[in-house]
Amino acid sequence: MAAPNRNTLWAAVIVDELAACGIDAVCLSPGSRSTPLTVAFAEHPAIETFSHLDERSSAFFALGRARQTGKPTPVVCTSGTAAANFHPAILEASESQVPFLALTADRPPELRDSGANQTTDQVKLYGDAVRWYRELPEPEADDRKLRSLRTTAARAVGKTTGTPPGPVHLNVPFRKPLEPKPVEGDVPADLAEKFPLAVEGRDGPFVETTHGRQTVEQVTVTEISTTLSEVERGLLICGPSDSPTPSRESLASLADATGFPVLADPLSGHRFSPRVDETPICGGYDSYLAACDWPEPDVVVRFGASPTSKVLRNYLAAVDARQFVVDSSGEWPEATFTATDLVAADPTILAESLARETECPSTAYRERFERAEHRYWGLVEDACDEEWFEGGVVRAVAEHTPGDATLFVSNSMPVRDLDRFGCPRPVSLSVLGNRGVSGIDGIISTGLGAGSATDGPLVLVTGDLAYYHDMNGLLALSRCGVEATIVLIDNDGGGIFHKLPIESFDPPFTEQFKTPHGLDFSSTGDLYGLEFQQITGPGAFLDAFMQSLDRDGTQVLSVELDGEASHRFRERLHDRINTAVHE
Ligand SMILES: Cc1ncc(C[n+]2csc(CCOP(=O)(O)OP(=O)(O)O)c2C)c(N)n1
Ligand SMILES: [Mg+2]
Repeated sequence: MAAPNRNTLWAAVIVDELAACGIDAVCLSPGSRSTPLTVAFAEHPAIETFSHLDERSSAFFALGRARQTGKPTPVVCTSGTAAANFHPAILEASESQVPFLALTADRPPELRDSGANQTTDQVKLYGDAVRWYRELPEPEADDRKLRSLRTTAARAVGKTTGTPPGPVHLNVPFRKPLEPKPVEGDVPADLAEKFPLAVEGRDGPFVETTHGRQTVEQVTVTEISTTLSEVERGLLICGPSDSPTPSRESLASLADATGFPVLADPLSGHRFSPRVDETPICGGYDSYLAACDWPEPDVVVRFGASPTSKVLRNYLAAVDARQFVVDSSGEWPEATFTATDLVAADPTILAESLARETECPSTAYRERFERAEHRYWGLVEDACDEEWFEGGVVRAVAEHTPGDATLFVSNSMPVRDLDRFGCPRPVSLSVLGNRGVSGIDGIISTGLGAGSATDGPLVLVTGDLAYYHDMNGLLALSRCGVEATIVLIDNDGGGIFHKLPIESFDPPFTEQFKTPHGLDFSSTGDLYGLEFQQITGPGAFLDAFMQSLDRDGTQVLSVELDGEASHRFRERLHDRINTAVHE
């Protein structure tokens, strides 16, 4: 590795080490201070570069890729506010446990707090949101320093995919010259010859991190399985998780052995899973569990993050059951504080062990859920034929998105509608969303990032405020070569606020909460080189949706609907369906 100066060498070693650790893509944003890193990444033959003009979108794009691949796509930026623009995505990565690696370039230490241009305190900029922070030393062509650099880079990747996974921040100071121009005496000509390990690294990672999977002792397995075997009514709950937790096979075995129904969040990887036909997967609970006469379970086993459904969360908060929360790192995903047991163990291993030891004779409870499900989805179908509303759009998307696709859903009503109207299907859909902090920022970028890491189709469902919030992100369609079917549910503002009591305080409801903007988004078609189509009804929507899936390029299917009317219809449906399900 011949380098014209120490900065070039330093950055090349970082990038070489990241590649050795399996990093195959990076998101870069323009800036001067990060020049050595940008040049090194751009020159590396095994790393694909995604160039983003806006660091906030860049970080969300990287987040989306990591949701899809399970490994980080590093993000690189210059010094100053550029680094702060990574922060929203880092918070989301932290809360939803997604691998993420931020490389922020910085001035040398003496220029901090000196009035130097584009300089701020970047030390531990993201606080406790990162799993690991390291300030790299100033670049030097020195054996020990280069080995320490490789060790740090390799460990950084290992930390992002640890238990729990999450973001890591490396702050990387450089002093000029930043470009690859020769500096006499900076890098000794015989450096690589004298210190091949430091300069060239190993054949593979400099430090290989091996993550163990936590298990519990046999006595605990027996104790839990005895509890499961003794009860008449039990529930398995699967909350959001980028990859199915526990695995689809182990969940099927556990459901089989216990006879318990599975309440599967749309983001759990189990609602739209090939196992749907043989596993009692339920998806209509957000509606029918609201009925006060629904019988209580004696035991609940919870996997994944906190469920999207407020009805389910409230139901679980009110039952007097033994509730096991299973989390690989012993994190606490349960904000009602009614869980009785925290099991810090790998969910798949635990589910397999429990399945081997458990036998529950009673299936009456599961059958009750199965009857409710059958009735519920029939009623939803009738209701969607009756009136065109936001939930019907999402239901159609859930029903017709191809099995090999990625479906990314925005926060606010799209994910809630998917929860309530997305009927379980035996397909291997990858359904993703940003539920860690539930921001409406970065939705387009995260979705396109997820799409960039798969050969399958990408369907993105977003509200209009979320679309507005991340219009910058649409540039990735052309710059990063991503294609998508984007379903834009345009209700001119935040329809979700009709769910809140503030709705009846107007003013300030309309002006300050719902915030109708009157924007005509069709000009994003010309601006970002996509096809923007205004859709007026269910038939036209389905035609346009199916055609878009078959076509090249990106189509935005903009469905204009009245947010208030949609909400009133959801309320009427909820009452009507609940009564009918319980008859
Ligand atoms: C960054 C951020 N700002 C504000 C919020 C609060 N918020 C939650 S939902 C919402 C409205 C979203 O509107 P839209 O995307 O149009 O979806 P709709 O409610 O109409 O379904 C807002 C402002 C948030 N979650 N994230
Ligand atoms: Mg809206």
